[in-house]
Amino acid sequence: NSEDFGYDGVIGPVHWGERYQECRGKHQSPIDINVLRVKQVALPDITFIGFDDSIDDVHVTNNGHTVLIEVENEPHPRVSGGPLDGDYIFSQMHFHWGDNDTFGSEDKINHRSFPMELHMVFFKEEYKTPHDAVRHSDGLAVLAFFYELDRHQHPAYDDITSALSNVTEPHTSVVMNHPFSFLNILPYDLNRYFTYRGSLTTPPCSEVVIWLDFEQPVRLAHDQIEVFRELRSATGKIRHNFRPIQPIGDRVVFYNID
Ligand code: 1SD
Ligand code: ZN
Repeated sequence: NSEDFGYDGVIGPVHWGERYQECRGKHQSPIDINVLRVKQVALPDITFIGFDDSIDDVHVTNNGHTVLIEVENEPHPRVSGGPLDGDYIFSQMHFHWGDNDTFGSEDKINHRSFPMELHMVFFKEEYKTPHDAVRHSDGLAVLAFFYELDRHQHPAYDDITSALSNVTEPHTSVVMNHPFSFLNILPYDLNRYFTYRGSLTTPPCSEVVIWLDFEQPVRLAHDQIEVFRELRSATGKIRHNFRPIQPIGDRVVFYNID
């Protein structure tokens, strides 16, 4: 059941491990990336398929933890290349944010938090479904994008924020009223990214994720981020929904230089 974890108090992140063993694992996410310790590599180009398509049936859902954006019709966008072996198919995207603009991202870079972070979740095609993919250590790839403040509104986010105002209550859903393109909401530079092996940042914290954290943030206006903070869970506003930093342990973070 989806109300059995949260971000505060007795169901907060420090307690997740009591019910979900894997949340106590050694390769958890998020992490604080120390840029001085990354290993520079020249990975193959990433291939983004369907990212500039105009997608019609896009569903926006408040699931009580975050807002999910899902695509109804096939074929779904997909991604391959970079650190990935094989093709990964789009499953859903969602956001993590904080109470105010000084924090809210999950991963950090050189101790720096960003006010919000987007996760585009993909599952390995070979494993057929997102559900089956999480039983394999390379089952998911998550493309993570950071946000930073801009004085101007980002026009491509208007359709998202207007959908959000219709799903403030938990377990509500709407269909977006304009076609949606992935590329429009992403930063310009998709060549520079960090990549490492980690986990889902929510229970059950499965260690099955190849993370790709893009270096260039997306620029959003404060007012656009505020709309996310109006979403509600069963117990009140979702003021923050990021997991604290986890130990990096023996892991190496790679940095792709194009
Ligand atoms: O928090 C999400 C969770 O909602 C679910 O989408 C899961 C993938 O099945 O991924 C985590 S996260 O690690 O992308 N934050
Ligand atoms: Zn996430």
